[in-house]
Amino acid sequence: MVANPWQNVKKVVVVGLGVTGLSVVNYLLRKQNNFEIRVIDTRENVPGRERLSSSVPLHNGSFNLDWLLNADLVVTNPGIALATPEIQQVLASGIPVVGDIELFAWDNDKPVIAITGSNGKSTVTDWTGQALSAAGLDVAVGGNIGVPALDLLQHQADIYVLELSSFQLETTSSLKSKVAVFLNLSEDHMDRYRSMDDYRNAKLRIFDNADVRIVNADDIATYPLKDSSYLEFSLDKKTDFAVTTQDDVEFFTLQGKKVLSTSEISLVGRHNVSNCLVVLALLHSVGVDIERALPVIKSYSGLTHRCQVVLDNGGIKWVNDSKATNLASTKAALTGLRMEGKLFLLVGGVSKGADFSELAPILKNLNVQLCCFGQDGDAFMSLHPSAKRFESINEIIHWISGQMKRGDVVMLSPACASFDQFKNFMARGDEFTELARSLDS
Ligand code: UMA
Ligand code: ADP
Repeated sequence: MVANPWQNVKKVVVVGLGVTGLSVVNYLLRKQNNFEIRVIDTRENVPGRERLSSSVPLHNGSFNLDWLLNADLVVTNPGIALATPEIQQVLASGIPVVGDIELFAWDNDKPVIAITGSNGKSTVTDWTGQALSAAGLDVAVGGNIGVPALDLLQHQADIYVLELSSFQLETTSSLKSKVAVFLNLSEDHMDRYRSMDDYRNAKLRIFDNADVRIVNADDIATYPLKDSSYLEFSLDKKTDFAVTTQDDVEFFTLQGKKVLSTSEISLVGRHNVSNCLVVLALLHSVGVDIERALPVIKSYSGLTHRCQVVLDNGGIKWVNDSKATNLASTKAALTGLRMEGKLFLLVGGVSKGADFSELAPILKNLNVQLCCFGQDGDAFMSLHPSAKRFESINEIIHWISGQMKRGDVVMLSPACASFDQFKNFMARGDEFTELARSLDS
């Protein structure tokens, strides 16, 4: 909790509505401080508009510099880059610009587990939340995973688990966490950052006020720049949180103590062994009874849209990995894949400036038909001789529907964001799933 951050604040401008902006407005209204609240959204069609209180004025379709430069505090949606010229003008005139996580930090005095990384955030966040709950804690889970952090404050939990994106961390400076973890770093959001260093530095902010910092010893980019203490996890090295082998059995080992064999978890793929190790490390770091949580940790079946088998008809598996919105997540999906027949791989969407050439050697070793769609589908066309260009997922499914045989896998793991053709990755995964099921019926 921060002492008196609201002291000189009367006029608050919220930039960007969506679920974050709505949560900020509702939080400010709940505070009953008689703030003068205004909302700006640069979009013509403003998501959440119908749920905005009629007492709050909305300017949409562009910025409103007059409102911005007369504010005492500007609260931005994570989708708004700080480099945006209008936001730069606000900063230059000395008006503070913060995000919703900063407001959460100003208000919260309960323990927080903070999770960031390029991939695995939502899985680790959800898994940790379920495990803590099984261990007997009243836990609230939110942040980038979809439930805005400020909405969590309506319910006084024992502990908060927050998934934090680099976008959210950019506008956060006061968050005190009991434990913070940086899972991994791989190229993503290169349309927003000037360099990988900028992207990494945004993520490293998670460690600023953390009691315990956890880094990935298999990924040096997750280590803090400053000389600060940390604990390490690794799949390969002897670290604080490790995977060790005894008599051909592999164990999750926490500071020398074996707690569970890796074969006992339900989720498949090596990346999920790493994710589970982190869940155990987080539980260990906040001092909960891991034994009590173990049944739930073992049976955890994952979130939808992440390497999820949505249909198995006549031995043809349909895998929805719509949440693979960058290269590293699609690589992880291909690495964990087991199949007897052919892989029909659907890739494309908004590339965010990524270079996908690392996929070529992986695809070379697979029996694959590469199906490229969406705005940046061309970026994949040179990666495999089988590559074929389509407009949409719908068009692909119709093209492949007559060709599939027992043992084949159809996987949507697009390595791209969805915003060219869908509202979000969930809508993309839902369409893929519906198309799969419609062929089945
Ligand atoms: N935008 C504008 N003008 C505005 C406001 C927004 O152009 O005035 C655009 C931006 O391009 C922005 C997008 O709209 O990228 C996001 O706006 P939104 O209304 O969809 O945002 P929210 O609904 O508030 O969702 C945000 C997070 N979205 C982003 O960071 C882009 C959600 O993460 C998060 O779940 C939610 O807050 C609650 O915390 C989504 C996401 O894609 C899942 N995150 C990125 C990722 O995981 O890779 C970081
Ligand atoms: P995030 O919230 O960081 O986007 P998710 O848990 O939603 O992470 O998973 C996103 C994508 O990344 C999915 O395709 C998933 O299969 C893959 N993934 C999950 N964990 C990891 C990991 N540790 N390393 C690489 N890829 C991962």
